[in-house]
Amino acid sequence: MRITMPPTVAAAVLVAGTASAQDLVVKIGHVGPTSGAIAHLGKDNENGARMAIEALNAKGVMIGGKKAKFELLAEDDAGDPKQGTSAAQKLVDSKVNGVIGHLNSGTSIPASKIYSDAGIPQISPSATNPKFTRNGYKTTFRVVADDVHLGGTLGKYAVTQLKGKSIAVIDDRTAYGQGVADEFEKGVKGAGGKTVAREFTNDKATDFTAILTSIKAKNPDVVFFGGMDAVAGPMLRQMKQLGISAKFVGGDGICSSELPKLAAGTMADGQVVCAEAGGVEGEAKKSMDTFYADYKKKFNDDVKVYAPYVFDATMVMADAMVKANSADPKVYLPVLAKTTGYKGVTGTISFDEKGDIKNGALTLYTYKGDKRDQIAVVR
Ligand code: ABU
Repeated sequence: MRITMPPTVAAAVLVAGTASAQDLVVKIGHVGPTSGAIAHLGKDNENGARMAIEALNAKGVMIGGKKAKFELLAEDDAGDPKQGTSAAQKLVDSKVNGVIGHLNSGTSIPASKIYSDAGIPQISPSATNPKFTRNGYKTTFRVVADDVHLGGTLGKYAVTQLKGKSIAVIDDRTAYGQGVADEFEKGVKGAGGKTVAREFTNDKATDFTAILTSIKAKNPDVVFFGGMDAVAGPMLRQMKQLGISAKFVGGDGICSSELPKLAAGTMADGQVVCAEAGGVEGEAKKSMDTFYADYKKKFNDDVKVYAPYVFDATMVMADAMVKANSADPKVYLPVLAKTTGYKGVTGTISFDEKGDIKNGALTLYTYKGDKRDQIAVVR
């Protein structure tokens, strides 16, 4: 049996009550930063998992001849590597059947060893550092493109499309921020461009006066930031205060619906260019649009970035359980690894031998007013 999203996920009703003796309880762990500076992103991810669990329970999925009752075990890692490994161990001790998460590369990478040692499949909906899937763990998967693709594409775009001649680079020294900035620099150089500054901050910083003043002296026409929207917003505000009107480019970590609010109205139309690490266009976009509308209806809020990827990651995991006719990680893991052509709301998901999505897409966005405005889907 193949699981597909019901036409209107928001209409799905959670199967109420406790599991009956005939039910098979399937525990899905979810981990993201639901506290701290990027709690809005962590909650968005968790909401995506909730929508998937509700859709699965509403559908009435059968596994091993029993009605599966999916349960969500949601953990907060605050985006901190140590809390990430504690949350992972807690889920392993709770004997989850699989894990969706973590959100950050800096938490997903150390946690991946814990899940691997326990033989529990883990699908990250958003960790983009290439190292995540390069440790040789059979249990590690992701449904988004990686930083090589993101940073490289944005570096080339900055030179060839934005016509950047003098490009400054800042990162937040996290596994994601530093990695994507390094790949961006390679992309700039590969396209024949030049970087004039490389500065760094951290993922909790709020004052960027020193690095922006130093960068201003180099008169950049493009500033790239490797990091998350919670830092990018105040950075954009301070750029404006210092009179830096350069284009501002970043990866998926800044590419949220929340960025205009975090930048407090200081972003000029078209000033920011960012890339989501996935995307769909044409006919395939309809399911993504439906997901966005259903999410809004259910949570009275906009999708931030990753909720649809969490939804798909959860559905892909459940689909493998159905095909394997078992929620036992040992039994369904080889089926999950062979996932090919799964049609999700974020596009078609097939895994390569490392657990990475094959032929991953990127969606380039800018902002007009306080809304994201799609530029193009690229592969
Ligand atoms: N991909 C951006 C945010 C998550 C991460 O990789 O840390």
